[in-house]
Amino acid sequence: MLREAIYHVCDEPYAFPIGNHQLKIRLQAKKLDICDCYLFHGDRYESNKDKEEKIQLQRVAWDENFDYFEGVIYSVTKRIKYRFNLVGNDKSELWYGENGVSETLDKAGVFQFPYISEQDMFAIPDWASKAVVYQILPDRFCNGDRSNDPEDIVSWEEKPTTDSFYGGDLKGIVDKLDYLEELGINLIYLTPIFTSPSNHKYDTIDYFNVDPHFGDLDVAKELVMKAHQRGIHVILDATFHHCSEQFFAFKDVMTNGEASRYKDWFYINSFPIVQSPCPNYATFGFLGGMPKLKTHNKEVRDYLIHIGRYWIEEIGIDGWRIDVANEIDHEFWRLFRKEIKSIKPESLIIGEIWHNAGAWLRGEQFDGITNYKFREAVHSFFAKGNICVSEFNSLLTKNRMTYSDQASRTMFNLLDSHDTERFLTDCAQFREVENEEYSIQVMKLAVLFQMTYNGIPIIYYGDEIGMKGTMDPDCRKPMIWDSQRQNHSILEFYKTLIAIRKRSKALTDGEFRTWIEDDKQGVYGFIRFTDTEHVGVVLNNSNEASVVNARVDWCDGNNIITDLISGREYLIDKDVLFELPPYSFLLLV
Ligand code: ARE
Ligand code: CA
Repeated sequence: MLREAIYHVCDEPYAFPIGNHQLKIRLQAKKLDICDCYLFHGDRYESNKDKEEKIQLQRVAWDENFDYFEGVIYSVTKRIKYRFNLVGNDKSELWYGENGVSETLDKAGVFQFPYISEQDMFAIPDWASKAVVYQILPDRFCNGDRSNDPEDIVSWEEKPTTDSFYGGDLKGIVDKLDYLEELGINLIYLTPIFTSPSNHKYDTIDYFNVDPHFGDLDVAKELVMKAHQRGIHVILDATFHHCSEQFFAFKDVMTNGEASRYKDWFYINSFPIVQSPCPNYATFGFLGGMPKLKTHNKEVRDYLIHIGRYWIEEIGIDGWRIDVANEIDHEFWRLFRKEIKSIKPESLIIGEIWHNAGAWLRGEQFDGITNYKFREAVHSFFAKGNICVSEFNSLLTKNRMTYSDQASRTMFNLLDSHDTERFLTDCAQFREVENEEYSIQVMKLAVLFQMTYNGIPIIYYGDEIGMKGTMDPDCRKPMIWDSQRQNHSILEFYKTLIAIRKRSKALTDGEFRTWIEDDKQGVYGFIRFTDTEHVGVVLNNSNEASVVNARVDWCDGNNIITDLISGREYLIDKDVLFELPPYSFLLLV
């Protein structure tokens, strides 16, 4: 056994409670080095080793270097100590505890999880893992009220620039609720809607009002109420990291300089305020128009947390997507969460973070994040086709193993967003797809994957009808409503997969296991399962037909599995032969 590769700490994401008496344990070791991973555990105060219980951990995932083993300790007293007993493929046996890896149990010592406190448990809203999100840029979705249009709007068909306005608004979203309900989504995420001079509205002037071009508070209430009537939740974008230079407090500082009572609401290096060529205060990126707010100033903190409450209490929204979430202090988010969850325990808080975000996902800040790591993996594998199956599997494993189960279940898994190029565009650019039809099939594979993977699928408006677009601003073209210009094959595909996901607890809350990794043929398979339900997915991400021979050892009792899409049945007789045309898949139950 390679001792140096054996790793565990008694902390997230290697040890985390998943229930009041259940502690999930994860151990990392060199790939294919350990054949049996046992764990002995008992009450911290019990000195008799014979009273320890033994469980076997399962190999649940792997990447290019490591295997990951997991198991759950059930503890009546909730005061836990444990040690690992590892048996290598070379037949050697080792103990592993707080003191390290050793031949003897005493030298290894024990790990201690002193107490499972209910208060510290990472609780996500029940509905969250069942959510399918639809992201909307209000200016670009639907113009439901011509009377509120900005003066200088451009035609719906025109190509967007960084400052074009199209006249879309909240009434337009109300008008399209039938469409969204039919698509099957049950959570709408709106990019900022508060008063702001820009088309994207990430530079807020007034956090307590809807931008007049989008409507008013009444339309916002109407939208939330009508969405709720259809079982659709609504979350908004909170830009608390920075505001607009026209935000009242910053204007005051610009006018009154050092004498302003708001000077400590920002990070100002010197007075008077200088905006160009280089701002003398902290900003978003290097943009003088977006001054950074001092969120650890109690006044600012109270002000922003009040906004967090206001939209939930007054308008009825169901939570927040937080802009530039990782450039704001943790303490702010702890207080924010406490306050928000105290008024609406079932609300959802998603941080916009593009990278590993373990520090925000311990149950006291966010419920999930925008999972751009998922996007990277999916783009490389499907759209660009520049990584093989096992590399794809490794990226996914690393992403999951960074987090607790709760956080993984609440990731916003995106194919693209208003900050990236659209999936189909990437597909056409990078993959040597011979024809448009192949691009669409590849996109369907990616959608299938998104809808059957751990975490919350999020659809960027227009993807479902095959919209294309390069980087911002091109990815923000107005929604296409002309039925003739919509891709109905993609749309129907989304509807089918969303419906399948929503019906299946295995897909929303189940465990994930890699099942088939065939680099040569480009075939990937995995299963999602609960105690009572199993779903198997096999997909061929290559432009050639593939045949795989796979052992189906996951469908308890039954000897027939059925492909949900074609209805074709497979008799399980040891190994099963799956034939997959280019860019095709099977969804097996
Ligand atoms: C505008 C123009 C752009 C232009 C830019 C700079 O549209 O074409 O390049 O100005 O002059 C909002 C608007 C944007 C606008 C921007 C500034 O939506 O259209 O750009 O304001 O006015 C990082 C941050 C992440 C951030 C992205 C964009 O970590 O928080 O950059 N995303 C949020 C929103 C944006 C929003 C803002 C923040 C600002 O989702 O829409 O922009 O409120 C790597 C890094 C990431 C980085 C990512 C993307 O992976 O690791 O940290 O994200 O790339 O750059
Ligand atoms: Ca309008």
